[in-house]
Amino acid sequence: MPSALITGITGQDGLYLAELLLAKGYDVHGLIRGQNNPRRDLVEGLLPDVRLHNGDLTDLSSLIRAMRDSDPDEVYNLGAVSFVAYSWENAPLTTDVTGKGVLNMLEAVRLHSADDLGRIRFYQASSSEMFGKVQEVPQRETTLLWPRSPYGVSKVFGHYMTINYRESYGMHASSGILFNHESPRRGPEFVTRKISQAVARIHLGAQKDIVLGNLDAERDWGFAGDYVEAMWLMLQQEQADDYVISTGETHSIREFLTLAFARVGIDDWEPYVRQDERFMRPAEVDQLIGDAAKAKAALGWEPRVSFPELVAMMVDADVEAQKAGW
Ligand code: NAP
Ligand code: G4F
Repeated sequence: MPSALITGITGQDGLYLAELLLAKGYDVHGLIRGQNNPRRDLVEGLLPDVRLHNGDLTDLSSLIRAMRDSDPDEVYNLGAVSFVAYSWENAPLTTDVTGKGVLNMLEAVRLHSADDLGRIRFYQASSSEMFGKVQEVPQRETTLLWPRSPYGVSKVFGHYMTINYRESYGMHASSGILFNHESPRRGPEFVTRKISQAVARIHLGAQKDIVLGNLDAERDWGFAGDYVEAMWLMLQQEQADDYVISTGETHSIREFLTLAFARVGIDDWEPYVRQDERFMRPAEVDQLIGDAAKAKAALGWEPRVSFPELVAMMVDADVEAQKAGW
């Protein structure tokens, strides 16, 4: 039975990836941080077969211990401070976790597999946020990186450190440059879920309106369930490499609002939406759109869920969740 260790198992992608690996017959281990982590119950309830190990990406000794106790064939490093807006408020913490945490994890893998450095396959969760002020449209693996946030800068560090460990030690270390991917499990701090939750509540009469920031930004949004398959496929290749994972379409926050409100029968959303400086960023990433041709050719990967299907899935799930909470 193959085995895998996932950092960030309590997050959106960690849950989908753990489900995918369990369905494939893996022995799945997850890293969980902090004493009495409130999301431990969620993981244990949803995925009782996953074995959890205490550890923190800022604490190398805990990662070495988790590697020793799980002894995995594959490591998926999904843990991060992942909210871009928060990364300006906590730039040093973001750098420690999202940046230096990658180096700690690579070191833990290297030390654990010193007898055969290609033995453990490593996945790094890189991000389209690294493209920032984009230097090419659409963005591909070779596009010059120009990050616009402490989060983006930290991801660039982790990305190049992953490449460096591959080139220096011959480690099987791959980096997935994933564009935005969403689901009903998306954290409510991110704009898509903030909108789907608010639309559900407005529809049910539990909320009057929603306050947002920049409505003109454009993102290449896919479904998280499709994207974790790409992570797994990367680690099944003989050679480690880096891949862009995206849908190749871009849509504005306004378009997301239009589809989300239409799903509950509201055609004019403007009366329900306010804008506030509070949600504007010191430096914005205006538009992201990826070219996943390399992943399609080498991995046979393509997204399955379309943008309208994704919006409908999220709004429907939040309407049901709100009703269940009554
Ligand atoms: P998420 O839902 O925010 O999950 C982040 C995970 O990181 C959580 O499990 C969190 O644990 C964990 N974490 C935070 N600080 C940690 C620390 N010090 N030590 C260990 N774990 C820690 O993020 P996601 O959307 O699933 O994304 C997964 C990864 O892909 C992240 O690295 C993200 O930056 C990257 N990414 C995401 C997207 C996207 O659109 N979703 C796109 C590109 C790249 P707690 O529950 O304990 O906080
Ligand atoms: O949903 P967001 O917070 O996602 P963002 O910043 O694109 O980052 C996400 O995707 C990255 C991949 O490119 C990941 F690496 C990262 O971990 C994360 O998962 O914001 C999307 C856009 C931004 O332009 C933001 O300014 O929505 C705009 N926006 C407008 N009003 C808002 C809001 N974003 C949030 N979170 N909240 C608002 O009220």
